Amino acid sequence: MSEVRAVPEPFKIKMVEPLKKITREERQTALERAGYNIFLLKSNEVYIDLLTDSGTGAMSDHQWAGLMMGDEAYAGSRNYFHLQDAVKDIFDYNYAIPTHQGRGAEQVLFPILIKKPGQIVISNMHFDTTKAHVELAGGRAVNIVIEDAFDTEKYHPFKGDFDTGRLEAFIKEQGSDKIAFIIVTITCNSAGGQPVSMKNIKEVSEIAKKYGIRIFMDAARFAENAYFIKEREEGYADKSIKDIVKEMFSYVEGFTMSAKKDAIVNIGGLIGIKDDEELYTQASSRVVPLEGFVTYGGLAGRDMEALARGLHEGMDYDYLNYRVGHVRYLGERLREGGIPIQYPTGGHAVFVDAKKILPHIPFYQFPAVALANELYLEAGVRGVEIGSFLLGRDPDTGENLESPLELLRLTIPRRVYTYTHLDVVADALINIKDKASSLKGLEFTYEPKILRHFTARLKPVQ
Ligand code: PM9
Repeated sequence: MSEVRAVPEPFKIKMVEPLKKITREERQTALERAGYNIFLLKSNEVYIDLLTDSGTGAMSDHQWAGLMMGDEAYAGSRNYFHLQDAVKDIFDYNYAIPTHQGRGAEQVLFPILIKKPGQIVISNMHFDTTKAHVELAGGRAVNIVIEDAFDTEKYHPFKGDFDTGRLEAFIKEQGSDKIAFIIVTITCNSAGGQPVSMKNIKEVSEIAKKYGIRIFMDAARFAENAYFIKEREEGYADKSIKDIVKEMFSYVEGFTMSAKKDAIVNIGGLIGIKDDEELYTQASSRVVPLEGFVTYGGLAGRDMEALARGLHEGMDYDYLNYRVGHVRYLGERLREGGIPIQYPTGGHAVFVDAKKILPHIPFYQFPAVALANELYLEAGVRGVEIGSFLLGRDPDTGENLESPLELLRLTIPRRVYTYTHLDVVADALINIKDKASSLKGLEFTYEPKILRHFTARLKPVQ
C-alpha cells in the first residue's frame, strides 16, 4: 500500500465523460497506423490522456454560466471589456489583446520586437512554438536556464531560474543590439514545469534595464508559478497569489499567454501590455489580419467571458494547492516505485527521465518516444516526449540537436482525472521498468522541417 498522500479536491464532479479502454492488440494497430507518433492517435484510442494540460481542463459552473453571457458582437463586445477589466485588475496592465491561443499572441508580437534577421531572443527555456515563432520572425532562440535544471535528481526550489551570471556575460559578448528581447517562461515548461523565483525575475529585469533590452513574460502558467513563490520563497508565505502575480508582472513590460493552461479555458490566448501605447498600436494593427479584430482576436464573446472568469479562478489558493498536490502525488508514486523523474515535480506535469530508464537508446533514436509508446501499449496512457525529437534540427546546419534531457511528460489536465487514474499511470510505468532493456529506439519514415514532433512518422529500429 502506498504511503503517498493525496490533497483532496476543492470541487465536486457534476458531469462525466465515459472512457473506454481498447485492447492491447487494438492499441498496437492504432500505434502502427499513427506512425509510432502518439500525436497521430485518435483520442478515443486513448484511456488516460496526459498529452497536454493545454485546453484540456474542466471549466467550472461559473465559467459555463459565463458562456451563456456571450455577446457575439463583431466589435466591442461586453465580454472583451470583462477581459480587459480582469487584465487590469490582476496584472495592472492597461492593454489586453485577445488571440485564439498562445501561438497567436506570439505571431502577432514577435515580428514587432525582432527588428533584424539573426537577432537573438533569450529565455530561461523557450517552449517549442515560442522558438518556432522566434525563428519564423528571423530570430534565433537561446536558452539560459540554471545548470541545476538538467540534474533531475537534485532538489532546487526554482529550477526554472535564469543563470543570471551567464545571461549578463552572454549579453556583453553579443552586444545588446544583437538581442531582440528577453522572455521569462513561467513556469518553465521544457525544464519540467519548474518555477522561476521572484528574486530571479527581478534580477533578470534589472539586467534587461541595465542593457536597454526589452523584457516580456511567457505567462501560460503564471498562477502555478505564483503558488510556488508563495510556498517556497522567503517573504511570500503571507502574501496572496494575486499580490504575487501583480509583483511578478511589474518587472516586465508585457506578456504573451496561452490561456488554455492556468486560465482553464479550452481555447484562448492573450497579449498583455503594461503601458507602452506604441507597442499596443503596432500589435493592434497586426492582430486584425492575423487573428481577428482587436476586441475579439479569433475568440467568440463567450470564449472571452470564460477566459475573464478563468483568469481569476486559476489563482484561487485552495485550487492551486490541490492542483500542485495532484501532480506531486503522481511524482511521489513514481519515485516510490523507483522511476526517475525531474525532482521536485513542477506545476503541470511529471517529467520522467527516460535517459535513465533507457540508457541503451541514443538521443537520435528518441528514448522518451520509445517510453511514451510503450506506456500507451501497456495501459492506454498517452504522454508526450520533451527531448531530442521535439528539439528538432539546427536551423543553420540541419544537424539533429541533442537535448540535455530526454523526458516523458505526463501532463495532468486541470480538474479532469482522479487520483485513481494517476495510480493506473504509476503502476503501468513501474511495470515497464522491469522490461526496459528490451525496448527499441525509433527512426523516421517521414520528417517535416518545422515542429516535426507533431506530424512526423516513425518506425522501431530493427
Ligand atoms: N504548450 C503544451 O502542451 C501545448 C502545445 S504542444 C502539445 O505544453 C508555453 C510555455 C507553452 C505553450 C503551449 C505555448 C503555446 C506557449 N508557451 O498552445 O498556442 O507551454 O496555446 O500556446 C503546450 P498554445
